[in-house]
Amino acid sequence: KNPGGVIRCKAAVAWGAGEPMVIEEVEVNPPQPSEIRIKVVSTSLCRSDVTAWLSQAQPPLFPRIFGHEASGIVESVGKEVTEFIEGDHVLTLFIGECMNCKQCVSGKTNICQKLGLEFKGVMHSDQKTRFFVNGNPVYHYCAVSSFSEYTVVNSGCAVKIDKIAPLEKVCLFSCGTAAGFGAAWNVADVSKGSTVAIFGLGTVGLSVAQGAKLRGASRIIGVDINPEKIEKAKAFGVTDFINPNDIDETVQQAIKRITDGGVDYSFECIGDTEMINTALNSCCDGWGVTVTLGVAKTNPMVTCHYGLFLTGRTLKGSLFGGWKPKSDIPNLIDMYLKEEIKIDDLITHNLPFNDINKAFDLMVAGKCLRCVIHM
Ligand code: COD
Ligand code: ZN
Repeated sequence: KNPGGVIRCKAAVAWGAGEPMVIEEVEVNPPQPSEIRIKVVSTSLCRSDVTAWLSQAQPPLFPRIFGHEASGIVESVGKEVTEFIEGDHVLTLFIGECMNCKQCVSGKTNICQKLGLEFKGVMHSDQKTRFFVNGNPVYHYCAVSSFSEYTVVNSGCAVKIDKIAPLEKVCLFSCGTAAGFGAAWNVADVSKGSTVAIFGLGTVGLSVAQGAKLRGASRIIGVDINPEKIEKAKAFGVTDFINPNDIDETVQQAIKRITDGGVDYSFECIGDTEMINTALNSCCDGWGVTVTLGVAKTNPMVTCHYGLFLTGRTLKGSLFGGWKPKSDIPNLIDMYLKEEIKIDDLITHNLPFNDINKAFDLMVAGKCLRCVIHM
């Protein structure tokens, strides 16, 4: 530990697209005035880390430190930061909340103008990195980069949480679980007795199911090509399972048939933009709502027939389940501590930091929900 100075520590550095991470000694700069430096405690692997790691997007942002679903302890704070002190327990946020911009004060959205998704691999404040390996900069991911023993984030990109909350578990609220739960809870605002279809039963899809179930949905149809997903899905509230490879009709036909014309709400949790079309077609005329949560794995363009909208459907986008992270995440943690929401069953693997590549392998192979990496 070295408050105010450079910290040398271990980080998992990805040197190229799809190349295994290498645990390197990195230098972590001190936090700038509006930033905090965090000792990462636990960090889970999310599909979007894998998507970005495999991406052939140009220009390539390597070497890079991935990871954005994390819990940790504040190690030091920049001189303008009043919200945090050393020792605070925090979750990192891949979309921050500055609390001052037009969008933050609107009360209508969780998408901050200043601290939105960071795509360029640098920090929001000065477009530079805080990590160096052998004197050369290492790119960030989503301005979080939690696959490092220490990381620096904007103070708007972390939220203080109750010290009672188990850091080795609640890191899941930092992205996938909150994103899925909120998509059902806030974005769709699922109503009692309604019908729901969820495309993709990973951590995000199962968290949608949990949210929909708590809202009293009467039927929750889960769609996944991996038959191993059924068991867990039932435990999270999925009532009907459709494997597209096992049916003689299209998925939308099957869903329309069993729900008398389509579901009230459908959710795209695969990251496949073509599936948005299927999800819209699986909704009912008149009021059907499709919510997108996925980060597109390949083609980001959405194509669908305008007639779907003419007959009253709505397509809604969402990021982080519509939660305003600073105000809403502590409440979610509270619900977890009161056992109103469950996340423990989403953790299928716990791995030491040195085994981080195993987490990537498991997710690519579809063999895990969340792998939590313990630093
Ligand atoms: N048909 C049916 N199911 C499929 C298909 C298909 N063609 N392809 C894949 N699936 C299934 C897989 O078998 C798997 O069970 C599921 O879809 C996807 O789950 P995971 O475990 O790979 O991924 P998740 O749940 O961690 O996340 C998936 C998202 C695509 C939603 C991902 O983009 C995401 O994490 N988004 C939400 C969080 C967020 O907002 N991130 C933004 C910045 S990080
Ligand atoms: Zn994520």
